[in-house]
Amino acid sequence: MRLSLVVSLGATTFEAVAMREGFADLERVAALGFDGVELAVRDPAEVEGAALAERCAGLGLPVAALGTGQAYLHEGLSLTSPAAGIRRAASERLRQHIRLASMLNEVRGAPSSGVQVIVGLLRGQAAEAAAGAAGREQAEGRLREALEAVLAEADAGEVGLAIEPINRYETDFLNTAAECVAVIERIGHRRLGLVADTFHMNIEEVSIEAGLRAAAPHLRHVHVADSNRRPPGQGHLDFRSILSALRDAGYDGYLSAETLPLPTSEDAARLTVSHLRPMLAEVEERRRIS
Ligand code: LER
Ligand code: MN
Repeated sequence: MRLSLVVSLGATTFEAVAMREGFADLERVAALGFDGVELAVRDPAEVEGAALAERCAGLGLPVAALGTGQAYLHEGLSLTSPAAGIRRAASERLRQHIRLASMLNEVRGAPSSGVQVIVGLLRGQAAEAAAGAAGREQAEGRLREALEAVLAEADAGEVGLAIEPINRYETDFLNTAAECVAVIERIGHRRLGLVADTFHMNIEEVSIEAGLRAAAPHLRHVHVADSNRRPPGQGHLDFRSILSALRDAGYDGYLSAETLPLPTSEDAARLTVSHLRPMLAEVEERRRIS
């Protein structure tokens, strides 16, 4: 498993991002000891993909994943909106994320299943369709339709699309790992997988470790933050146990820190590395000798 840090390429109101100066942060991320970076991108049309890939390659900093939630937060794009025009715009935006991910796939060290494009808040809210189970069913149908062209693009670009279970206070659609696994299995596309986020799982799962084990066959990427969304080690999650569960389940992708910039951006990054690096070494060593 390798460590990455979430960096926003532009200004954002989303709080759980340790660094938000984009291009200018990349050198800092590499210097702080991360193996890769995850980029939060509102609109890929505003990103010079070739220059970004060149910069990351020059720093030896592969791109693990692209976050897309800012397109929802700042522009209201939603893959499950009752308005067909908004769904189309969200789907088209996600295809642009896929195209950018495909360019960044060229940077050495990309995940084995390709740079992962995350479907987080961009999934929208099921209650916009209807209340309760009927709304969730309708939202799933719309999601499936909106993802069709996106998944074809992911196939062509050899990158992944990964759905993230998000806690109930942020969305009413796909809160648990089991709900996401069920949708992923019903859609059944080889480019479609799951992103686990320890912050959300701490709220929604009976057991974080059991949730990770159940999701393991589809697991493509992991967000790490502690119980209070501060850096790992600054809350009460047991990361030694979480990393062991991931290792035992055969996960060998990135652990991407999506944390509040507390106490400062740089401290959040340092605390993540100092807490997780020794644990990762320990977990790998235990695995090697067992
Ligand atoms: C995104 O990765 C996330 O975790 C959400 O809380 C917001 O999109
Ligand atoms: Mn997340």
